[in-house]
Amino acid sequence: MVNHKSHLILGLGATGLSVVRYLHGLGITPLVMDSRQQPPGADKLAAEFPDVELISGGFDCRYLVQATQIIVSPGIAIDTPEIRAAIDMDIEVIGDVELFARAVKERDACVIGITGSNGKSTVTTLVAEMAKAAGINYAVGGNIGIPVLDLLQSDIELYVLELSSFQLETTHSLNCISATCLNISEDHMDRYSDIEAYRQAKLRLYSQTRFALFNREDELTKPKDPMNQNSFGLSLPDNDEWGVCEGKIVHGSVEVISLQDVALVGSHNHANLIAAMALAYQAGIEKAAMVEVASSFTGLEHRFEMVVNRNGVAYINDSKATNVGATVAAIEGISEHLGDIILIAGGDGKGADFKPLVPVLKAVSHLITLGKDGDKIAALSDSSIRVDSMADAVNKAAQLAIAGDIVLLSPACASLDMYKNFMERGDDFRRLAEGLSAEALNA
Ligand code: UMA
Ligand code: ADP
Repeated sequence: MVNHKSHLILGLGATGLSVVRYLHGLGITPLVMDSRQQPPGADKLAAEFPDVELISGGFDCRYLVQATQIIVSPGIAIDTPEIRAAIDMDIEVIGDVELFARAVKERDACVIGITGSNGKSTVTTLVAEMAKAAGINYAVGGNIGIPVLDLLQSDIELYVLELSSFQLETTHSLNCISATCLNISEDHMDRYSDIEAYRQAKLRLYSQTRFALFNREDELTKPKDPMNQNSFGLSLPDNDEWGVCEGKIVHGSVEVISLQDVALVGSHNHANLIAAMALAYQAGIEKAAMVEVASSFTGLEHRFEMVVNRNGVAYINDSKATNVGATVAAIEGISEHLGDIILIAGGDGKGADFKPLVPVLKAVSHLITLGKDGDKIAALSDSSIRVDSMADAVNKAAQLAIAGDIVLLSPACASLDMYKNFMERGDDFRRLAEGLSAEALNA
């Protein structure tokens, strides 16, 4: 028999465990529920918190309606009927980021919040690197990997948080010093009724920041209400906006760094860098620190990462392109390339509309598709090659490619139909490209 508990945690992944740790530290013993039979954190929970009970294999309404506070993991939709029923009974339903927001209010620390469809992890890392270069005691986490509650420490001066639309749905009282929604393109359509519902979840961040930064090249990122705001973009900026003028990143009319000296490649990454500078500036980070990072940071693994060059053919791993917008950006970034572009795409499309790929597929010479929704992408092109595995995809690409060509893995889909995660998919691509035999390569 399970005892009724006032604090109920739904989901026992990384987030659920961090909430148990946090509440336990406050002297609260919560109850945990997970819809999976074998939740990933079950062993750890039993070993570290033997007094915390777990109900797995479903959400039992009897406990939901008796709780005073329900803390939902981001992987669980708040529209789940059992959760809706609790909300309708005025039971508080929040996420781990909301608990973090309340805890951080008691501390003398700043928070920078980053959301958007693509570029979040890159911008979050750039801001964190800038904080490090400036000698600030910072912590970085959120959707990028470490749950926010695990970051709470008394000596942290600045928290840099990547926030997903799922996390923002259950967050109300963050008080960021600066925050951005980098861009909006369709993603997670298996969880939202339409792109507007997804966008509204992201834009919730603007009402939780002193200073909102939007992308002037993406109308969908603009805050609705007049507020303390500024913009970034690749165009010429006005007044104290951030942008590009004659090949240089500028803040208003002040040059920060020439694009020639920037280590990141690709126009979408230059936009990411400018956004990171604007966010960091608002938190008081000096420009020297920004320039240091801009000239040395070459990017994260699995994001448009050049992994190997075989016989003059560049193999680029963009496995983190788990939605259409990211793949569009990747192809646009190399559309002027003189050699052929061979694209490997497909996986779990999460209910996406792939049509925005049509214009950029014109720059692709050979399309190789795989995975659950590979056929939907193939249907957009007059000719494509269907394969059943990454090994076949890489071998086929190698046969087609000659020196000067690019083989790009940019799936426009999640990896979960074939891999544990996008890292495993990218590692597989890299390993296969590195291991191509002489016969497989088109000499
Ligand atoms: N699930 C169930 N039943 C449950 C709980 C979860 O079936 O009771 C399923 C979910 O549908 C989901 C998976 O389990 O498919 C994991 O969900 P979770 O909320 O338990 O995941 P955590 O391990 O807590 O990790 C979460 C974020 N996961 C999601 O939002 C799905 C991680 O982002 C994040 O790094 C972590 O918290 C720390 O903050 C991952 C992610 O994929 C990287 N995010 C999405 C994205 O980037 O596109 C939004
Ligand atoms: P996120 O954390 O939002 O998923 P990442 O920085 O991990 O963002 O990048 C995810 C994917 O999006 C990669 O394929 C990357 O090349 C691409 N990408 C990065 N920045 C942008 C951007 N500003 N616009 C479009 N695509 C981008």
